Amino acid sequence: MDEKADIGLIGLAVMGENLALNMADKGWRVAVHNRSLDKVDAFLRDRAHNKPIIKARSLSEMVLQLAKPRKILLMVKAGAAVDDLLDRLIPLLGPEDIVIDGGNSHFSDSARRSLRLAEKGLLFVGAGISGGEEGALLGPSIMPGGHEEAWPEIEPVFSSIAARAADGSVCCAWLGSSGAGHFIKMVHNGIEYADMQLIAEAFDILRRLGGLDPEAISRIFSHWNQGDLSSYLLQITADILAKKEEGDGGMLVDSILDVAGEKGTGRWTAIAALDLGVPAGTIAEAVFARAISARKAQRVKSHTLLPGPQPDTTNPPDKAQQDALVQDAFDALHGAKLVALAQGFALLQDANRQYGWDIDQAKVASIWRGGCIIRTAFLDRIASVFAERPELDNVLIDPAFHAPMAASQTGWRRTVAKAMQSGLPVPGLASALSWYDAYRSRCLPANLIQAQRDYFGAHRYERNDRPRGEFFHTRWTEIGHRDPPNPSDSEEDR
Ligand code: NBP
Repeated sequence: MDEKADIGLIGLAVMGENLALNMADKGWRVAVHNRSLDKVDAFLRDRAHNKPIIKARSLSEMVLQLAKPRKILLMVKAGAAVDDLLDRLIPLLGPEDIVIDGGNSHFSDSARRSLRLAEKGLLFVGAGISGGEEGALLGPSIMPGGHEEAWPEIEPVFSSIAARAADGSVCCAWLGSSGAGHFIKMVHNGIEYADMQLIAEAFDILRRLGGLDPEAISRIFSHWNQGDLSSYLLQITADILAKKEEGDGGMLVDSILDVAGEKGTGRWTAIAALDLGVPAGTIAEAVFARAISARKAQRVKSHTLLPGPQPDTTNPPDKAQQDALVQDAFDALHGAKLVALAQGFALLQDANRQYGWDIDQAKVASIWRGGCIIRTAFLDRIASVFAERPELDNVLIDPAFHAPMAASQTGWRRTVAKAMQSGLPVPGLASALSWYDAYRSRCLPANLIQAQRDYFGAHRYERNDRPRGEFFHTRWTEIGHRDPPNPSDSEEDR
């Protein structure tokens, strides 16, 4: 009888193919299947030639090819495709077999699928995988969560293919029950949206306020990437800005339409933050920034209609002014990037408390240090802080971040003020700064909001001079007065 395969993989698009090759290179025997079988044939003929990768013509054939307990990794489009496959796989599997969804599924779908498989005595793992095509082949960051009994079975395979951080530690760890893995991957992507937006704004400032060309900005970003701001996204941005068009020698970035796409995970992060009441405005602003970019025709029209300043690109600053602007932009990116990371971790902290997942934030920071798109030098410090203080509400409270936040202040504020005065949109940098100022404000004008709510809806308010939980109502006018509702009533505005 043929040797059994160690793992099955379904879905041979960019991620699936590269993960299968990565596993085979680590010595695992992989059975592969794809809905369109011609892709399996092409893969085995070409990239998988002479590797320990075998073809499964059908799901039932794959099940026969696998050693028990069977481990099957789904790498298909998130959504209905995963449920379709589960419908067909579940009747073929036996007790303690394991299905791993490695796609970008929504965490609530993973929680639902965990229950569904548990009812059949099967184990389900929702594993976020980050690193794109290259990471899948050379070492991604892997974020598994779900039925923990599956972990000893899949750990050897996952640990062997995952990235290594600079200190050699594996960028894969068991992260919690139910939908925890996919929630963490979703937040990873939310932070990714914010980081990309912040870098794009820094580029815009250097270009349109600093009069610098893409090649000069590429050199600046490469230089920034040597220090505290070092990150994968900054490094690839430096590469992108240095890329010339084939033929005419113009910069490729200038030919790319300014309309950003999205596949939903940033939006889901913003929605999760809204649902849990976590202030994560910089992540949400990054999603909205893509939405406004997509309204290209409206922007072109309003450009000529709506009054306001435009950056003066005809009169670039002198060298000294340019150097000062570059330093300020560095400070702005530095401060805002820390805020975006802090917002993401605060969202994880609140979700963890809400859903009881038992997420270890230090582990999350640690496995994000290699292989994934948001890998950055800051994550070392974040991992150390959470290792010492796992219950911290917000990582910026730790003294490790006071000096960097103090150092960023002045340049960050100057950058945002200058951009706003010049009519240059900086929603990420500005919202991060406002979040920072609100988070360190002893008093906010929310007292007035409570008064307004009480005025029009008898929603009642608490007082500074009375214990929390004691509610008051004022008869603001004589018209339309009614008794205030119980404070636990619906918060819907009336
Ligand atoms: P895609 O997300 O483009 O999905 C294509 C794969 O899904 C193909 O194998 C396709 O089979 C299969 N598929 C579809 Br579509 N509907 C199916 C169905 N009803 N039943 C069975 N198979 C079905 O692939 P990808 O870009 O490799 O991503 C795979 C997963 O990993 C996704 O969830 C994605 O969000 C996630 N992810 C992607 C990246 C990335 O950089 N691309 C990074 C991290 C995570 P076919 O060949 O027969 O059409």
